[in-house]
Amino acid sequence: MKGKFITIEGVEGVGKSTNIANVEAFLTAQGIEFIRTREPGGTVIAEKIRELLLDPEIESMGELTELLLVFAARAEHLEKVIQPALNRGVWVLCDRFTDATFAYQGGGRGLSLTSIEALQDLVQGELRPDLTIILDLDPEVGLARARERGELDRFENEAQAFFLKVRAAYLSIAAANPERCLVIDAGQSLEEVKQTLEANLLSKLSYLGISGE
Ligand code: Z5A
Repeated sequence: MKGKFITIEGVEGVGKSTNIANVEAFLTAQGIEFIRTREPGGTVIAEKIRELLLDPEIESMGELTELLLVFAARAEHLEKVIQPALNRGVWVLCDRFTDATFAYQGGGRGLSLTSIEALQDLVQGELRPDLTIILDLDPEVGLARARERGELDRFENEAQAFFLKVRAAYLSIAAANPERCLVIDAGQSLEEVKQTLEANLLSKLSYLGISGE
């Protein structure tokens, strides 16, 4: 049987890195074999593309260039890491995936959703995540958290209006895909977010009819 594909999304500083560890602990407790990976990244070439995409020294990158780089990294990641794991029956837990493209390049940059859908079909075929956890947070709070953490990357230097559009795009994706998406209020304390996530994960996975057994 094929593995399941879980993605985690949200604006900057929303707590993805922190909460992905909670999801890992949950999957381990369920006895599910999984790998953890991230986008952009996950392979040697895709990590090099990530460096380019996040480099704060690059002041101007064409929006189409950015979109194509994101999908180039994704093509490599799918071929070398994601598809082989799923085919072996191993679950994949991925920090961001194509919803981030719809949110950042579509919502944030205003690129055509039809073009993104066409690239999605070209690069992924029919593969879509089985479950997507969207951590939702006021971008002002998220950016303050990211700033406290240190130097900002190329995206984190965007104006707040950009992140408001990104957040709105994520919420539209969740509204359009209520079965696949689990929206968690990330404005709560870390412990509350963890508890809400755990409580909802189990019921969401059984509702979707997916489990490690
Ligand atoms: N991107 C794109 O444009 N298109 C695409 O298709 C894809 C990506 C796939 C890299 O992503 C960038 O790529 C991303 C979009 C773009 N934009 N940026 N930047 P990334 O996921 O690597 O980068 P990120 O969003 O900045 O993630 P991050 O740096 O790993 O942040 P995070 O995981 O969301 O947050 P965190 O490190 O877990 O938490 C940040 C701090 O807040 C930390 O000190 C925590 O202890 C604290 N924190 C977290 N949760 C809480 C709560 N609940 N209360 C208090 N404090 C908290």
